[in-house]
Amino acid sequence: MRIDVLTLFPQMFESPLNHSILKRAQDVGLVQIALTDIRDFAADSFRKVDDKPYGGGPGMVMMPGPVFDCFEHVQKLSSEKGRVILLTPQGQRFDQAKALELSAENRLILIAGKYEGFDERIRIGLGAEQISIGDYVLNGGELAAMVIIDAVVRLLPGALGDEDSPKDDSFSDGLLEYPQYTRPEVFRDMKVPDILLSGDHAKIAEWRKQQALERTKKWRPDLLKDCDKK
Ligand code: 6GU
Repeated sequence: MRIDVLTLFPQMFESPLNHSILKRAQDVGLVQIALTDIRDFAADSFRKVDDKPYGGGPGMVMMPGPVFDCFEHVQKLSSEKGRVILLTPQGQRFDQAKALELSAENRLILIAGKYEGFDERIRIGLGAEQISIGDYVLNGGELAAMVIIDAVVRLLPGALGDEDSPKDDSFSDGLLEYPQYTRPEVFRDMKVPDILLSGDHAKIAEWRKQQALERTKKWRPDLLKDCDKK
């Protein structure tokens, strides 16, 4: 997979992309992630990329010119057309199903904006879909882009040490994950449930399913409602 990110703050990505699973996935060639600075495509010597909104109002809006020029440059970096995604709180809410869907693509082109938003002609002209990572406002799309990259890349076959592990994650079956324990067997008077020490794999699987269902009912009943709708 190739992921391109168009951003005004490419340096923000350095640390998250250079640690742990994301770093290894790039090192072994599962994913190639390229950052391009939108400001390099500004038309003037002040490197201006935003301007006041027509009609008045507070804040600044991303100008279409630099974003279009940057996008056209980036698109030519690979023969894959790519799925174009604008990061904005107005977007469709990102979830595990969307992460799985995006992990099947050959190329993603993520566009992160700062300031109060994008000139509407960016969305229309680029034919971009819009994604939000939740119902709150961030200062820009950068952190959202990193969240999406992290969630998508860990689903690429081979990204995790153990091929089975993403299947057991919370949300992958619409439920929260069952409780996990490791050594020691007793910690500050809290004991690991006997069933996990029993060696009876069928009983353990049944217990885990039950636990996952119970904690989803208790902590995230909204997820069960979503299940009914499906
Ligand atoms: Cl993608 N961008 C911004 N600025 N805020 C957000 C978001 C994105 N998703 C949730 N809040």
